[in-house]
Amino acid sequence: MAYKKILTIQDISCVGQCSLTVALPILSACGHETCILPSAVLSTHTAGFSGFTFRDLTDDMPAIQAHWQKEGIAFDSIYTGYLGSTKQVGYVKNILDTMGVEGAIKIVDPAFADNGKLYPIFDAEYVNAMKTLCPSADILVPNITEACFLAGVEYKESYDEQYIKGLLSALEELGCSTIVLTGVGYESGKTGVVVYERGQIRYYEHKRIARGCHGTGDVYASAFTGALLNGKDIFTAAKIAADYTVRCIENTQGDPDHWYGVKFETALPDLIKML
Ligand code: PXL
Repeated sequence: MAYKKILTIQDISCVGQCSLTVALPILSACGHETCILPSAVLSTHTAGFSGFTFRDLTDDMPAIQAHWQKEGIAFDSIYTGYLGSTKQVGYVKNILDTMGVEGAIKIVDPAFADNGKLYPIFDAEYVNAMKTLCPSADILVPNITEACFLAGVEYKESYDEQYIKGLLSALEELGCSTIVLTGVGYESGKTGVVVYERGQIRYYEHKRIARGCHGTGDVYASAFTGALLNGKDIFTAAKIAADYTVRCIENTQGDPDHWYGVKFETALPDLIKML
């Protein structure tokens, strides 16, 4: 297995199984050194808990980056997720552009919306800022809602292949030509992932488990990144991440107390086997 040094930039939700508390263990299980840059610290994630605390770490970022530069630290890959503010997106763009080794793989999960809606702290200004990250990414990993907000395409609950093709080419115009689009289902009971590479489209369909689970976007993007950096090609990594995410959801079914996340830990041995 390859041993890569990955930087992942996303929030710490202290409780809730998302962002860094998911990315760190998954990337570690995939065998990589995982460095973190927390974008914010929250008591819980923002989907379903009320009264969460939110400490924005935007202003700490330039000094952290400057220290790393002074130490000569660079990363084989940089993977970004949920960020803390519109201003922070500019800092993160600079990190993507300057902190990778030659040939570093940069993966951007926009992580700002789902089911047709923005997450609570985000607005149109944040979406516009996120568009500026696209040219700095080698691979974009949005869900359909995020893709629609970024590309300025109307969000639809049901759609056909033509709609998805149009969405992907509108998104490509923002400056990233490799897109892994998650949550694409053309018939009931099915969902899947579309991998778009410079106009070429491949689709991996798998079963859709009725219960929607929070945090699965982060589980997916982390497993995708881990598999890709282990030398899998983009389509294989996309498939592995999908199979792992389905397993995580299955392992969470039947436990109504666990509404806030998926038991991704229980499926880590399966992920390791798939690598
Ligand atoms: O899983 C995405 C995510 C990450 N971090 C925080 C969130 C969410 C989704 O709601 O609230 C804080």
